[in-house]
Amino acid sequence: MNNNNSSADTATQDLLNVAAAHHYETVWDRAKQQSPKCKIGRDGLCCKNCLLGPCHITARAPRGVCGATADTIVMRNFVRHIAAGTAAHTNHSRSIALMLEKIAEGKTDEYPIHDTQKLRVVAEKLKIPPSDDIYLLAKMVAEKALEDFGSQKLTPLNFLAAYAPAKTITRWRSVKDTDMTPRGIDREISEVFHQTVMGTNHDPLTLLIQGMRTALANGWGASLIATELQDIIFGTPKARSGMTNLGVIDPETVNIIVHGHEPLLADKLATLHKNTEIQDAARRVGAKGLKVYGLCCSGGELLTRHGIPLIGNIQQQELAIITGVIEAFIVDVHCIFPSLAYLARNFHTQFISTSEHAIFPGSQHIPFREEKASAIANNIIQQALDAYPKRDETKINLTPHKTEAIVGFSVESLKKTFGGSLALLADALKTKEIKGIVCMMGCNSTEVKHDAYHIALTQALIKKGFLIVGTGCWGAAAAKAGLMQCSAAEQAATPLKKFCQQYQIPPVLHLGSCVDSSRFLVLAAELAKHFDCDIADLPLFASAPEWMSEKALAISLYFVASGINMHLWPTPPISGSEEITRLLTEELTNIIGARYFIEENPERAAEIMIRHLPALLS
Ligand code: SF4
Ligand code: MSK
Repeated sequence: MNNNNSSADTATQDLLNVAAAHHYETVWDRAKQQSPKCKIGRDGLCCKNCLLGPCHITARAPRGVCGATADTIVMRNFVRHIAAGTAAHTNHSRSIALMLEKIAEGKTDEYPIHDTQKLRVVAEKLKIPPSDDIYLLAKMVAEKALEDFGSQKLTPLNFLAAYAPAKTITRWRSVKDTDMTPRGIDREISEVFHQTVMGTNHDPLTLLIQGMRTALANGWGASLIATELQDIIFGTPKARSGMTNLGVIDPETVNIIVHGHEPLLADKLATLHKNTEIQDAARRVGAKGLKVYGLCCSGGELLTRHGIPLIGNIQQQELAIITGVIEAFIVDVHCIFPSLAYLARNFHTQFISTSEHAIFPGSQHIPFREEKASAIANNIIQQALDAYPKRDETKINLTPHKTEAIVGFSVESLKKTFGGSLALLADALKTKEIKGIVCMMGCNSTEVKHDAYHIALTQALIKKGFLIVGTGCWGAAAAKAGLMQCSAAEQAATPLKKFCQQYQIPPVLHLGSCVDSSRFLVLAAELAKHFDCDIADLPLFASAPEWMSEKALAISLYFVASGINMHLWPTPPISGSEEITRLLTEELTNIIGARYFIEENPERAAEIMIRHLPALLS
């Protein structure tokens, strides 16, 4: 069987051919089994919010048992997705804030504070008085962050007030006569579930406003806190080169993959595995050494902070096991296929879950505790060493495909690239040397050929002169396709090409993991402050061309609510209501200054971005 039509990525095609030959089930197989999809659910017209239902809205039955219309049901479902995505980022973020508090209080010596400079900058933004005591500063930053999760006050989140531009905050203050500024992050999530409980709010517009408030609590609260505090603890990414794709896996070493989102254990494994005793132990079991690799967003974190190779994006997770040379596959939270536990049984691979929030039937569970991070990491390494001699040579399936990428473009490293500030980037936007900046993000979807839309749209956009930044699984797709190399500037419009050559950067810049989509908000905020305008007035766009996760949908809505037009493909489950589709894709501009664009074709999506890019006022 030829799998060229399943993925744009040659390494993936190679391993899919192996999977087909050996009958290893993958996400592609299960997607076929689930096809055709239930149209009522796909259109957002299924309501299960009470046991009078499930109610399916059809021409024969235009209202649910309670009388709820298609418009209400579609919007309720939509904002529940936003709340779920926000909850995921919130728990991730909270664990990082609690970790910083523990470090500051001296309750763990497992993690030093890597970036004291960033700690001081964040503290200053939060209006914390300066101090030479970095642990005191860390404690106060952690307190400000933790306050934002549980605050019941009707005042803006600490981090939002510290980072968002004044004109954007003013816009949020009066949305259809409502103050849309988020209050406590947990409170906004809870408010969505309250309003969508059977018999509560049935008005699509106020439901959407609560959805946007929750999304803003995600972007300018949870995700921003996670990014900033992770930078403080683990170090702010700097531009560096690294390797990507399944071809990086070394068949001669003991191999550990980390997959998920929370960087605490992943970072510990990344530092610890380099120890001489561990490398010696690997040689004693007959390997040349021991290596750690990352996958998905944990992979993005390790690549940008440590230069650890990135295996790939979400849809490649099963293929990594099918190589037959992975001794331990370590997971924490989000975007982890439960199928891994069953697939791993065909191999010697130890599939180990580590988060109390994410248990996988069939996995070995080693609960992660920050204060015992080194001991837990050593235990995992020992399991990998023990598994190595059990490798089955007849089950090894390698692919040669790997690609180099330049990554690590935090806002701080961008400023360094441009001589210490964003002024040169702002000038390039003003003179139209750069047409605009597009933030690409999101997942892989079985509704789209793997990586194909990510790559085609990114290429179409640099040809039109857009500078591209982005995160998550898009980042892996672009890196694997060679778009994060300086030579990719050859594919760009001439002014963008010259700009990239002048500063020796690729035209496509990796901002980090999904939560690091908040870096685009920080970039937008700094540009808005530079031009003294609202974010909605900047030549910015965002796109998630292969999205599938509720987290990606939540990110998309925090971009829109911040004033950034957003392209999505596939269509979210809103097609069941013409009114909601019109609200999100047309009328929203008049309400919040930005809207959604749904487009299947990459060339047309790029055209849309050109046509609907706000022009900078001179
Ligand atoms: Fe049906 Fe209304 Fe219950 Fe939803 S809330 S399941 S539409 S009765
Ligand atoms: S991992 S949310 S599949 S981008 Fe952050 Fe990828 Fe989407 Fe998960």
